[in-house]
Amino acid sequence: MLTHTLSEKTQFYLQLEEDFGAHNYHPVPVVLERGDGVFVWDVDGKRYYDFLSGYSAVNQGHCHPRIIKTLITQAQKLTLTSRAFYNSLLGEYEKFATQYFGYDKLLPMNTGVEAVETAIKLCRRWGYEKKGIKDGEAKMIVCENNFHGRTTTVISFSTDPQSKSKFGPYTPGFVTIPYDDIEALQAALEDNTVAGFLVEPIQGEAGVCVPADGYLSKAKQLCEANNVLFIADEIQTGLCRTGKLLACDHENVRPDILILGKALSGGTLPVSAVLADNDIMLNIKPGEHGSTYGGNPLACAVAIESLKVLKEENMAANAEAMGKLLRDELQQLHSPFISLIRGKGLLNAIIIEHANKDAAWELCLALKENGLIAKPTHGDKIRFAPPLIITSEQILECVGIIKDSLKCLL
Ligand code: IF1
Repeated sequence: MLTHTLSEKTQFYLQLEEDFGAHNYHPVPVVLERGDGVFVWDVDGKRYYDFLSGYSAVNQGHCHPRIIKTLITQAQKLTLTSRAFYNSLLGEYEKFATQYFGYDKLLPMNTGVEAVETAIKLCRRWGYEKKGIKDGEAKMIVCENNFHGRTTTVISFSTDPQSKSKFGPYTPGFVTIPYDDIEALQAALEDNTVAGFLVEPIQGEAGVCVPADGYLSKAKQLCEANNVLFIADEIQTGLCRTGKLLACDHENVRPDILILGKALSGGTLPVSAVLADNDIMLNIKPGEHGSTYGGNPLACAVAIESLKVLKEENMAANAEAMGKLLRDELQQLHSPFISLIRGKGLLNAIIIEHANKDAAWELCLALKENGLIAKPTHGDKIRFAPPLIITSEQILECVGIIKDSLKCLL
């Protein structure tokens, strides 16, 4: 068992949150105050590799100079108008992003879950207006072990008791099927009150569950055949994280509704978006949906720059190559404590096998001591998802840190 001592400064900040903050998180005990690229520094000046990247919001690396420059320049000019008026950046951003992703229209929101909520509304509305489902009867198919956010509607179709229990009553209209199960999808699609299938191309929270090759493309085909919208939540898997711009690109699947968030702002502001074609998007009319901050000029400027940086710095290709190197090198460790290494691009997880049920947590504390921060999920899994600008030398150094840290489990 590792004994770790926290600095007085660190303890001070932990105590502040303990005393004055709601207790809705259980963070790794490290207090960060600065970031640059793949690195973050704590309040004692100690440097760490960031292997969480703000849950993939910081794909472009911490404080990317181009994104920060855009943020500052726009912040000095105009930050918010509300949608009661036009602003000179929203249209430019909508044009840029729709061309970038190949859709007719974009609807801007802020947090990821708001974009999920927007997609649900778009799907239901399409179901009534275009598919002819009787008002109030539309259903959506969702997957077991999903994670799509924390609103009351979205947790209504969570299967994780931690996210869901004692927050009811729940929103009806969702049908749950197992993930990565084409037969189950086929059966669920027989109900003609189904309007959409909402899916994560890789399940992040579930511990980076990569579905079988062909799952997404078969699911898309089945949805098409049954006149059901295929809705991809690419909030975590998108924007080059898995080695392609979108995780759906691995199977050449074009979702009917595409949901983006997180790295759309390179980790600077909550910026999310829903993309779809006119047939879906134009069923929502003026006044029927919106958000105070959605489409604000600061967010629009930052989103354009964040998307440009991803492409111009070839982050998809680097994620693909570095992810492969990371998984290969981890495999080479032949650690008896790592029972599985999985992932795509730089969205990866290891599963820890150990008699001590807190082994993954202990390993994360050891990693922190050795200069790499990561967070366990569901007890025995640890996500390894560094910023997409990481180099091969850095990957090798990180695997060295992981190797040394695994000794804490001996
Ligand atoms: C928390 C996980 C990651 C997401 C997908 C929508 C959202 C998320 C696929 C909502 C958010 C977060 C939120 C964070 C933990 C985290 C997470 F571990 F829970 F699964 F990233 F891996 N769709 N994911 O992953 O986006 O509203 O938060 O902007 O503590 O809730 P949001």
